[in-house]
Amino acid sequence: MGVGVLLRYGQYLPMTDATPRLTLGEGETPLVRSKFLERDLGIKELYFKLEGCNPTGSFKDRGIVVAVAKAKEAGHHTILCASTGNTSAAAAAYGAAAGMHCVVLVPKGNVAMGKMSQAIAYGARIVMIRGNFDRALEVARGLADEYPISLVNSVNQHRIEGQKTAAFEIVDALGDAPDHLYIPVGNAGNITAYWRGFTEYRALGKTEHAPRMMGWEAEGAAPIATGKRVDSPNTIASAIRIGNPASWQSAERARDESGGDIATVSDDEIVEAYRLLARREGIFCEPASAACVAGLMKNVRQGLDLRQSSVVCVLTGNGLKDPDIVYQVTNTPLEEATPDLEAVAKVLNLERAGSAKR
Ligand code: AN7
Repeated sequence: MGVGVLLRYGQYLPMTDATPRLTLGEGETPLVRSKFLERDLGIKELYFKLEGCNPTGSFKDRGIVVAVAKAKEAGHHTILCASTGNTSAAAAAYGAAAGMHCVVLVPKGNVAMGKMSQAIAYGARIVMIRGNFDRALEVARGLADEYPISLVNSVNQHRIEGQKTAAFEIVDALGDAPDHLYIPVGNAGNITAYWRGFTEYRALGKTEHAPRMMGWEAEGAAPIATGKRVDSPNTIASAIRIGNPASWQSAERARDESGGDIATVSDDEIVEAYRLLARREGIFCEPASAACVAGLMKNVRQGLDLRQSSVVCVLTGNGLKDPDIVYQVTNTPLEEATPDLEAVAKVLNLERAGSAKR
């Protein structure tokens, strides 16, 4: 347990004897059976892959650990990324663990507080870009071309290699691939990675089939679903506020080769799924992650019959990443009382059970 993806799946990764065996204990995340939605939506089997349980709270750790180990092996001293937040948190952590400098470019004002706190805590050099993620990524790519810095965005194929291990884990846990995989799509690296993982395992005979890849973009940031680059992407799910995804074509290939779909959900649908996951399943993920569950709910409402199907939803990031959103989307009053039993009982409208009998 907790050996990390380089040791656990090293035989399927681009490792050499010289690759440092870096780990913070990433991977082996829980695959949890649904308690509510499975029955409510009439699905044969529904599971959630809890990628928020990774060391920095998102799936990015799986890919970053490989990218950073390879950068270290190549003799680089500095890693660089552009990020909507989770990549920067992971890069900062693994950079620190590897004894490397880490530079992150983030869209100013559009990164969730938890993610910013992580980059600061792990000691990354942070540059706020006055522009969106897509612009920040263009700059990062340019810098990596001209300076001796290792780019660890998912344009780095080592990232995709590491992230495919999540597909391996799902097959290893279920004994077969699910029929459908629901996954949020931003820069489209993760859907690309899962498809690579499932098809590699299929080629090895570890699963007979591969799932339909069901990718979900937010309505205001839906370049792949609409077939058109979005110049000013916008959504409550800041992690996937991306208008020109780097892995656009490989995401389309994953969709087409698997007989899947890449479609959109609205911010209202994302928030509905986000609240429901927390309140009915006991799972607190970030809004971007909830987008794929919103997509599942939408598909079933529109008539998709999953009564004979197994489904896995990839919950990509931990809800604690974006605490501000909770206050934005719920208006739970925070009640107060003096510290005595009667006062608290009164606030709670408690009545003593059978007070006459006792
Ligand atoms: C929680 O951190 O792009 O389609 O810079 O943080 O592989 O981009 C994050 C993306 C889904 C989308 N869920 O994955 C970044 C970044 C969460 C995310 C996605 C992201 P990709």
